[in-house]
Amino acid sequence: MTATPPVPTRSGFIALAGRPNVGKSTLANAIIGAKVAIVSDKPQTTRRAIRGVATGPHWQLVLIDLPGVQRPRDALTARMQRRVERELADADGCLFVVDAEQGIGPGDRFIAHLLKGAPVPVVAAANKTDRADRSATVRTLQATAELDVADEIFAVSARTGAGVSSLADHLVSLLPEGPFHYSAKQHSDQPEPLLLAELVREQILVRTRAEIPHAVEVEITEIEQVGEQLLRIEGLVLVETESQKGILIGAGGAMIKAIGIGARRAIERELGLRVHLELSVRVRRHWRADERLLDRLGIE
Ligand SMILES: Nc1nc2c(ncn2[C@@H]2O[C@H](COP(=O)(O)OP(=O)(O)OP(=O)(O)O)[C@@H](O)[C@H]2O)c(=O)[nH]1
Ligand SMILES: [Mg+2]
Repeated sequence: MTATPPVPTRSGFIALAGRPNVGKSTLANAIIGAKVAIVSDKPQTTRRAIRGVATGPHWQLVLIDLPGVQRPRDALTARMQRRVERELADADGCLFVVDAEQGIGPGDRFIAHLLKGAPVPVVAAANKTDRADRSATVRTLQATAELDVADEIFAVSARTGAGVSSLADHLVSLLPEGPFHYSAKQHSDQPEPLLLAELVREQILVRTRAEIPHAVEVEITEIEQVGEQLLRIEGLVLVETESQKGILIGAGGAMIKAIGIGARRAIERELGLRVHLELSVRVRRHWRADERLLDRLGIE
């Protein structure tokens, strides 16, 4: 009797590149099939490199969701940009995401130029096809092809899921043979306090605008199990000025209350536990330029 040789496993890292707001995180969540990264309509939502993991019978695809490529303005955005370049250099492939409705602009061309030097295969995805009419999508696919960086181009909607599974199959086909890096049950490499902080920040992003989304960071300072089914969580919302603090607290505390309720529900949904969440808002001037604080917040 001859034993069938074991099927070799494929495993590797695909980094997502693209302008802020094109839907990289939404697409990463759709491919992974779990919420690994928060999403908002404000640019520069993603601040850290987040690894999302999808595992099949003989393959493991690790997607590295990255901040949108942009021109650095301060220590925070400089760190984000350096991280993007490092991750691209180390990945097995790159998924370049563009916006099907908006088409190709200077920001996309800048990234395409960056990717031309990358020693890895590049796949492009024109996202948000649910919002673009057919001719806009065709124009974007054409303009993406003319950038001459991607071997394959897919039209997808991260929101409806259209085209996402063929894109995912193709990404898997690019992975080198090798052992899994994560357990098959794991969806993300984020430590729990960071995941919870991000869920709080997501609630702030949906409720604020102008400079506030960029000026806010969240730190979880305590997680305590109280009995079997209840978790008590304390979080600190950092802002840069007293006036931002006033806006986040809101009239009679209405804003911070709404943020707290939204975040508690999101956390309960993720953890499947009841949660008691206490948030306080603190002014920390120029936190975005504070290298030691950025280290502590895990933005590197
Ligand atoms: N209609 C539609 N909206 C989408 C789609 N994908 C993402 N969006 C929306 O686009 C906005 C930006 O999505 P994100 O996933 O946060 O974008 P991102 O590229 O990760 O942005 P940064 O982290 O800031 O670089 C959000 O409001 C999403 O809901 C899509 O396929 N269709
Ligand atoms: Mg993002």
